[in-house]
Amino acid sequence: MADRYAPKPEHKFTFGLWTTANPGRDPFGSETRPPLDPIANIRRMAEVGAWGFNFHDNDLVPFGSTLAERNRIVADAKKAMKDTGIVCSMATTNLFSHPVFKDGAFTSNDAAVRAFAIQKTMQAIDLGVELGAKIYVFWGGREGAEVDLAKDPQEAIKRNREAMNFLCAYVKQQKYNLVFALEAKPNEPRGDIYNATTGNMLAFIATLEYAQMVGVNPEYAHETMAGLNFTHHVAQAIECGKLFHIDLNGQKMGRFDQDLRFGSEDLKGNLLLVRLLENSGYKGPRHFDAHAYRTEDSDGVWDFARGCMRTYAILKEKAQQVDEDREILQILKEIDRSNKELEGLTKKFSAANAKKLMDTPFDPNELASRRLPYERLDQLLNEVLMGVR
Ligand code: GLT
Ligand code: MN
Ligand code: MN
Repeated sequence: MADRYAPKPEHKFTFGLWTTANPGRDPFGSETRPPLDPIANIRRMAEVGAWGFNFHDNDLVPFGSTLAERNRIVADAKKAMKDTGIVCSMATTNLFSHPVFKDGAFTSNDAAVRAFAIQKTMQAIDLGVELGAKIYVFWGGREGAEVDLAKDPQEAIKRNREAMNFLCAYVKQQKYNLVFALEAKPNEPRGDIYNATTGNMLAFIATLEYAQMVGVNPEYAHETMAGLNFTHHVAQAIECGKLFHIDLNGQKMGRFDQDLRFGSEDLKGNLLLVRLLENSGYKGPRHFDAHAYRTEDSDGVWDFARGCMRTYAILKEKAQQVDEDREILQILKEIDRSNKELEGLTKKFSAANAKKLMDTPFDPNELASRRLPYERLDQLLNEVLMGVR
């Protein structure tokens, strides 16, 4: 029997090369898995059913490679893509591993480090575009501080803006078909990271010279670390046309960045997230920015990858079930108290509307007494999730 939760190209499931190659290192212990060659990684991703892969420049081409080495690796990657049909959907720059970036890249106090970071990014953009990436992510993991006296936080935002404006102009000059997606994180590896949440990023984007080509890449773990509601942030990004990419994973609140298998925490939150993505018409990749438990071996990594995709496909089915459940629909209808006349008054200001509204009598006690059966509604949602409806 065909597996109805098998990944399909139209799901647009992707993984970063760094996710499945994660060797299980953490701040307290060394690798538990051997290195995974990037080309073998791409081929294996295709085999388990991913539609696309993403990469940092140095996930594919090691830092300091010669041009000849770079070109050989790119040729191998292109061959793997051609053989398997997997696409490169997103590219990004590693601006955090090398010690040169220990105090930031675009926001460093050192002009030479800032210029080097922009140069490295231009080269990585060229590389990404060569492999077909249409989205370019910026995650400024080192763009932060422990000592706020050492780096003026307002100056840091300005430097970040300058870098974005410069790189947008570069993409335009090169006539690349590429958009930018900015990824927020509250902390880790820095004590505090600038533009700490997706909301901060949206406000920052509005100040950019080419704001229309810049959106966000929200990550479940990062908003959750900050104690925020991820789905609300994604909804706001969608609402202003800025959801260009998304990083899906699992995370408990108040912890270090766990990057767990998608759906391994908060199934209900993730059901509502998948429902939002699917119903909103979001067309971008569903990227799993996560990694296998440190306790897994190399084979277990692919159980992790399959698990992410399978959970998404199952939650997509559950979301449809929610939207077709008669009792749920009935409650949603009951609590939808639209009122054409009042909405006509408040939709747009006019002197006449304001006057009419001023003269409209309301009975707050009657309004307060209208029923909101949320207990039943949430229980029904739980029962869909638990598989008893
Ligand atoms: C790093 C980080 C992620 C980012 C990646 C892109 S790298 O693993 O934890 O959240 O999305 O730079
Ligand atoms: Mn991420
Ligand atoms: Mn993360």
